[in-house]
Amino acid sequence: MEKNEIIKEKNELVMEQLKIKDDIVNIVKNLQSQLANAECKIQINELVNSKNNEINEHIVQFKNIENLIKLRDETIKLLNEQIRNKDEKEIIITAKIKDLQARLESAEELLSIRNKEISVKSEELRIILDQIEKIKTNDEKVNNMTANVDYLKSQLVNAELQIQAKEDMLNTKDMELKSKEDLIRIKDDEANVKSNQLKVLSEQILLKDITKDSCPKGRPNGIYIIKTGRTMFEAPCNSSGWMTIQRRQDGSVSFNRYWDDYKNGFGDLKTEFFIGLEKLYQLTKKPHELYIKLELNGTSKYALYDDFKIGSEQQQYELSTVGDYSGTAGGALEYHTKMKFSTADRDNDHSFGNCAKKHAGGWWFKNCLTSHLNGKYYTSGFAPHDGVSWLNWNNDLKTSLTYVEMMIRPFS
Ligand SMILES: [Ca+2]
Repeated sequence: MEKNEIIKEKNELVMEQLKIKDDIVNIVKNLQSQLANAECKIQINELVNSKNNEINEHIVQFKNIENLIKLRDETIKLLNEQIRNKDEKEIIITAKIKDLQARLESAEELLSIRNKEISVKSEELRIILDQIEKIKTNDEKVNNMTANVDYLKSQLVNAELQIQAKEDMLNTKDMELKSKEDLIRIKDDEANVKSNQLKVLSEQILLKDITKDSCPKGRPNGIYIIKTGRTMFEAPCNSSGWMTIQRRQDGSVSFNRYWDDYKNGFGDLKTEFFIGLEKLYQLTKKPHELYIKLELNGTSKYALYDDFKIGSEQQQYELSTVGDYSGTAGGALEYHTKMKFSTADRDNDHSFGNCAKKHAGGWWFKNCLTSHLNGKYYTSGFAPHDGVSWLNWNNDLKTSLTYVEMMIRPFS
């Protein structure tokens, strides 16, 4: 603004100057014409002088104005310079601002990136904090468990101490027991020695009782050793010298057996047994009588035969003879005289079938029987067809005796 005013002023001054110049030229022209035309040259000179003075004054004024203009120009110049300087500075500042803005933008971008990173890190941190929280919870649990474990450990220590005490007691008891056991062993040994001595003595007594091949008479009932030929065996004897060779009483022993069992004997001498056909053959080489005791539900009967003899194995242990019968049960054995012995695996009977198989035991079967004391045992006393039979008891074969004892004794 200041600059324009100055320029305007300057132009006005120039215009004024030009006008003044024109005026001066016109004045000179007028004066020259006046001088030529005038009559009085002096007057014109004087006028010219005066006018010259005026011109000189004007020139001085002009010069002053020019100086003023010059000063103004310089001022303008200075101002222009200043303005230019200002512009340059502005440009520099603008550039700087731009630069700063660019830096600001990149900084903002960086900040945004950093913010994102911070957000991510915050999330991670949150997870880690959660984990730390969990770990803390776990730590608490672990602490609780550790406390429990400590408590249990202390209990364990107590229990171990108790066990130790019990073990000590047990050891003491063991020692006592051991010494007692040692004592018992010593006593046992002594008892064994005594018992052996007793055995030897009783064997000596028994051997004295052996009357070669039969039961001793006048001795207590019991098991005695019998010697026949080269064989020795045990058999139940009673005080009257009867030797039991077969007994049925409770069905505890099965009599449904093969040839070899009947040949060698089987069962338990104290309960049910059969002495064996070979022994009977050996024993009855000498004359023997046979006593059969029979019972059914408390009723007791007997059959006595005075000449009982069994053949050899070559003769299939035949019932060679029974002799004369006497007794209360009726004679049911005579029918079997001269019959060979039969078992399920050796059919020596006169039947088309196998009597031993059909009647469940070995006997001197014919076709098939009137007696069969080795039949199947029936506690009820009643059998379909295979019981312990004695035809004459009820005149049938369905009656099954509940007690049978066959005994022999040398005939005298
Ligand atoms: Ca047959």
